[in-house]
Amino acid sequence: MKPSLATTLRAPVAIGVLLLAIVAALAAGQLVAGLVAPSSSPFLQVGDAVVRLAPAPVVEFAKSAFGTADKPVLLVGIGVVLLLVAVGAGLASRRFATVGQVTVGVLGVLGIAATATNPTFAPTDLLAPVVAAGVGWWVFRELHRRAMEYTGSADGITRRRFLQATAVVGGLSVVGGGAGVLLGRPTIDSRAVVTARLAAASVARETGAGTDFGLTPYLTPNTDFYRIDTALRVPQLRAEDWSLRVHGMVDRELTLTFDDLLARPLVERTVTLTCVSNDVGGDLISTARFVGVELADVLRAAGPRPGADQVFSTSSDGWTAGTPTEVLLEPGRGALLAVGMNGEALPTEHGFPVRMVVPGLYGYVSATKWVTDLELTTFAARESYWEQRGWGERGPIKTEARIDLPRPFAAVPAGAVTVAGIAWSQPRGISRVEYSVDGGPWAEAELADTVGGDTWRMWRGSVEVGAGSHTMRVRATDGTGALQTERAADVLPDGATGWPAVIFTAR
Ligand SMILES: Nc1nc2c(c(=O)[nH]1)N[C@H]1C(S)=C(S)[C@@H](COP(=O)(O)O)O[C@H]1N2
Ligand SMILES: [Mo]
Repeated sequence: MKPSLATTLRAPVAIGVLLLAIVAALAAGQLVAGLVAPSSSPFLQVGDAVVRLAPAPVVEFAKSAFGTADKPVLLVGIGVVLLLVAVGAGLASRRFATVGQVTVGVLGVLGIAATATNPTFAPTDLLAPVVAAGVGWWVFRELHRRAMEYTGSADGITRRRFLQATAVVGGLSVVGGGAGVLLGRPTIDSRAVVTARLAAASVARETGAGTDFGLTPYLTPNTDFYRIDTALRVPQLRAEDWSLRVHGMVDRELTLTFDDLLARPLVERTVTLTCVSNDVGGDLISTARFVGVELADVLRAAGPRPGADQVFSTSSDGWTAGTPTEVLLEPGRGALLAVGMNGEALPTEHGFPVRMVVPGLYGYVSATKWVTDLELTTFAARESYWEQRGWGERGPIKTEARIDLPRPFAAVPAGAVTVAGIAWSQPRGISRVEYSVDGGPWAEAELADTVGGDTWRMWRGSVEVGAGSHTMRVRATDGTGALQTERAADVLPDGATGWPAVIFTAR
């Protein structure tokens, strides 16, 4: 039976039809991505595009407001936008399919465009968004037609046909989307193999040890290590498939496999990584014992040409960093191509199988995870990911201190109060930390041992306070004798400065 011209879908039906079309499209995309290339999932590709295009202040806000949860927040946000689109376009297609059809088509084109503009784009990545767009288009047309039929005639048969169609689409979406997610997961545990190989390998251990005062641990467990990256889906690489190309302004272009890397001398180095986005008092800083090969040796093997002042590194997911060549070649700097972290292979989120670790530089200019490409070039010729977004070209770490005790606005008993925290100034190290309460004289804190200047240093002390509110400030001096600057600076463009302060109450 033909629906009459006056047929108007009920609002929930119209919205539901559009929503199902979007869900079916995403599920189909996920399934094809799982079969062909897991990172080509249209949902993730759109998320990636949002991350790429987001203005710097928005990204900084997301990082400080949501921290490591910024990725789930973004994906939920995209879901909410799709829901709103479904409601709007659904309501607009209660009588005619046109608006809904156009909306589904535009979403499909957006998915394809997001994929095609990804820096890691490969032609096969187009399969998932194209199939998704086709499925969404077709499902919307079919469901909308059936909904019109049953609304217009209101007989049991057309109603059942419509409901059956929605059940089939919904069921297939759940099964297909779920299968796509499962298919996208790695099948062989390459990490376990690498962990075993590292355990069996001979590694030049670092001498010396670091200690702490039982508060912030000197070595951060891998599960607590801060994580910052632009990857919505953590790149799932296998050591067996990995290779690193060293090229550009070099005498001999090199390609190293993972076996080539492990055939080189392995060294262990304890390094504190620090994010340039770490606010004064922030927690985007952690320390690990990294195992890897000397990056300087690999660069020298390729033979950098004079004038190549930048080593431009690229990760498998297209993120880039630019590191000064002279820093990487500096004697004693100790930059690594790291493969191990705290006694195991690098965790997937921290760059498995290989990442860069450069003591003394903020992560955004040096710590490339999932690194697959090193190009010797110039700073004039190429701009890296965060540099393009307004951050400084070079990122030497600034001397900073943090107060971990007392906690902000803590209430403590009057009398002797323990104060403690961390200070860092890689690679110069920390020679002194001082604290002052309520503008009083500076007292020198006790310092814990460190492996060397490439890590943070724990400090503690004690202050005598009477009842009332108090403010404590802290300042560190680096290994060269330079006092940390008091001038407050924001994280943008090249790292926060200022003496940290904490307000607490004694009773
Ligand atoms: N591939 C890739 N590597 C990356 C990043 C990234 O976004 N992608 N972020 C960098 C930044 S800004 C920092 S601070 C460090 C953080 O390393 P972590 O997550 O292991 O702590 O990784 C760096 N390496
Ligand atoms: Mo960072």
